[in-house]
Amino acid sequence: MFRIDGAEIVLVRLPLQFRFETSFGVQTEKLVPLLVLHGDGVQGLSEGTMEAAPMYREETIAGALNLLREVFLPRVLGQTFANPEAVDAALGSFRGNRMARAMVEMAAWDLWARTLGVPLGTLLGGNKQEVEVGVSLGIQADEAATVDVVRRHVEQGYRRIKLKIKPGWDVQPVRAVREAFPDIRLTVDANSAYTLADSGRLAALDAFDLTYIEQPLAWDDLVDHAELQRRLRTPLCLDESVASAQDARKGLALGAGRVINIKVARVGGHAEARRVHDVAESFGAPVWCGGMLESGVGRAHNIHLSTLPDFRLPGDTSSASRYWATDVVNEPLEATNGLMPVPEGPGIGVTLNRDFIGGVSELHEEYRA
Ligand code: OSB
Ligand code: MG
Repeated sequence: MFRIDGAEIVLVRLPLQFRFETSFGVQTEKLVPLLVLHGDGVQGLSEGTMEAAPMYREETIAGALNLLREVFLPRVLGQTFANPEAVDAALGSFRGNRMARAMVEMAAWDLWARTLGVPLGTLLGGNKQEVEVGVSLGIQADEAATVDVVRRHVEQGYRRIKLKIKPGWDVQPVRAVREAFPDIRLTVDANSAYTLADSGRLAALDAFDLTYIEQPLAWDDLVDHAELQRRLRTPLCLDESVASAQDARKGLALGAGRVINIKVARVGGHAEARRVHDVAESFGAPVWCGGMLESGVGRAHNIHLSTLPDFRLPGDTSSASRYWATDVVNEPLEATNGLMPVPEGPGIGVTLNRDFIGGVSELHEEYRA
């Protein structure tokens, strides 16, 4: 049992150390909403992965923070819960807004794991000491630059290279990288930039032995993905289209994809992420843990989730030092040879660097039961 006595909402702006271009546009900094839940002498941490604008999915930081203040925090503050699943259930009657709900749910998992003194991964049912990771590389200026950036990351030992693609920038970079690196595990991510009318172009990618093509079609579509999958040999991987275990079941049953990218915040938290994991496992489909350019708080959550058994493909959770000159947590989260150690210690195993955060936060609100 744990009681949620108070909460802090913090909004931090961090400069990104690389230019991240996707089919959405270019990103050079990250706005990171953090939630701290206070319990009996213990704190639980989480990070929101929605952005200022609703580009990836429909949620926004402004919308999420208002929902936290007006709906979700009032629902849990001063309440006692048997376990984090009870927090998930308490928020389960609200529709959508899963990234906002996940902020509360994920912080509750961390709070509970710290109360019990166990690592979050262990509490979720995971059993790995380290997890395999790859990198997600943004669209580069040209093919030579693409091969260069891939080479740097292959040399660091990352277990999978994912290239962002968009119409007009797909077959060329993939061909260049595959010719330079015949044996690497290579994938692409279109972030919903194509339609079924592009299926010929996408079928041309079948020549390059990609492990999967991630989310080529619309964020809210499963039916066209199923039609596209029938036209391709390469497996499709669903990202944006899976907001729940029900979505995962429907997508896999329809044949809309054969692999699922699980982002814990996108599906509403760890309890739902585990249900997505279990659905995928029942279909024999591998999952992997996606990233949203998280700070150390979200990154640590991702690593713990990735310890579950059906995370059989390398995740996006690469070294924090790739992204940030200074992270919001004190502990380094660094992969060696493509293996990310699971942070030790209770909960997510990282602590907030309050001094640093104080200097870069744009908002700091406190709530009591
Ligand atoms: O589609 O996986 C995606 C980042 C922001 C939004 C969506 C995506 C991504 C990434 C980056 O691919 C993964 C990472 O390095 O965290
Ligand atoms: Mg993606």
